[in-house]
Amino acid sequence: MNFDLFSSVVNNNTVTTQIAAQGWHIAGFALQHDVQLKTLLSAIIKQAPFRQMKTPGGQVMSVKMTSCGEVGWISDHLGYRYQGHDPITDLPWPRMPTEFKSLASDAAAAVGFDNFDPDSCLINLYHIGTRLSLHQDNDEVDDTQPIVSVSLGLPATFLFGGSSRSGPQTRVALLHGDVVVWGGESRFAYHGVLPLQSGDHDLFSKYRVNLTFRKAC
Ligand code: MD3
Ligand code: FE
Repeated sequence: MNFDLFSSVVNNNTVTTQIAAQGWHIAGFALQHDVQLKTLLSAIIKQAPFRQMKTPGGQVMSVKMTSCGEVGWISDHLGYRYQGHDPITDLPWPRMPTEFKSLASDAAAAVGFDNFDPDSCLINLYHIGTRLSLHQDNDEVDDTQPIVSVSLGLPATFLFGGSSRSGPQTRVALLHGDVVVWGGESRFAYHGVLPLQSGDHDLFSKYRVNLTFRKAC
């Protein structure tokens, strides 16, 4: 075990653990905002409902997704991309709430990424059994910007490896309120989520919601 890479620092009662060369896990960073985040989320999904997208290969993804911000991530038979309107409603995506933006930018700043200004938030909904297979996030234009992810609801096991699909993988438990920040080379690491285990969360019942903030354009 390399203790330089896996050290934890306690700051204002939050435990920050470095989990990759440029990846950090900030336990409970969003916890105090959970009720507000849920309220804002329910307004977003009224306007842009969760939907299952198809991969370019024609498979239906088990995760249900929607977006807010200037652009949203979509996948269909043409491929993966960000686009400025919701293909289901043909309307612009809901605005990104300022509370979402400041949470993401505060988390990024907490691990040294100043002035993170996301223009897109992908919202993933997991039900029991939902998984996200190993993938890389490389549809964003500005690769100097980090990706910030907020976990809500049921816990999940997050898997991440290196720059190859077949390399060794590390597992991290992502609990309600946890935030992870990925930048630099670690931004392109292969990662995924194991099938969601059953449970009953106080605020999110049998679901897990993950918000990922990106500077896409
Ligand atoms: C590491 N979401 O939306 S969050 C995704 O829990 C995605 O829904 C997962 O992977 C989820 O693309 C994982 C943590 C995360 C998000 C983006 C990353 C880790 C990342 C991008 C690069 C490296
Ligand atoms: Fe991803």
